[in-house]
Amino acid sequence: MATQNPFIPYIHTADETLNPDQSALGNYLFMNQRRSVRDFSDKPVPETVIRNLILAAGTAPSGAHKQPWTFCAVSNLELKKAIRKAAEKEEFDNYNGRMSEEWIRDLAPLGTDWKKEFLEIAPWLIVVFKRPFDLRDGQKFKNYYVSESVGIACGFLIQAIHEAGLVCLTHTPSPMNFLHKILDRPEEEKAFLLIPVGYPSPHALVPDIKRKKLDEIATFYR
Ligand code: IYR
Repeated sequence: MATQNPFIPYIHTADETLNPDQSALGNYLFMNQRRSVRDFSDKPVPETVIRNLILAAGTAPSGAHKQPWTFCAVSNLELKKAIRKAAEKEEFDNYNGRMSEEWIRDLAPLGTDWKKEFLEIAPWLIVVFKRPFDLRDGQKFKNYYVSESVGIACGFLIQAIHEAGLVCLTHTPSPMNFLHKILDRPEEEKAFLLIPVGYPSPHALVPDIKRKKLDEIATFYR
């Protein structure tokens, strides 16, 4: 193999004691209990937990291993309030004319509206930024498959949040360039997802939605 970098032996952590049959089924059953939650408790979550969740997200594969992501973890109440205010301003316009009638109809079963109190109540907001390029010493370095990479990292993050017994919401206020301003991010970053993280409120309700069956999402070519 043509490479300038040293290679090291792959450590296969899933040894013979792990049974793929059982693990795959167990993981599916566990992940099938994950729900997007909008009713958060204000119960604090230690920063150490958030740090480890972000470390897990950062293990995602990325184009040319460029790791084109930045995770901003916000627990500061003033910043959370500013984010809520700006998000609600955009969402008010979205729900009052910017979204199509079809879109509003599609959202009706989820019971969403322009009010986003969870942005203040959840103990942490993880704002994920993508980095289409890196800037070092005024020079631009291109990143590859940026949305794919950051999307996968967010998937890892959401799984880690569920594994930790916490809940989250993949929130996409639109447009979300206000996050760039409020968090004073460098010019090369673009807001990608806003993920409130915390414990569910004891009274949290979630919509009674169903997941597609396997034969609706997969085709096997044997
Ligand atoms: N961004 C809006 C609307 C919204 C859009 C989709 I697609 C959703 O799955 C949920 C909501 C909001 O956050 O309310």
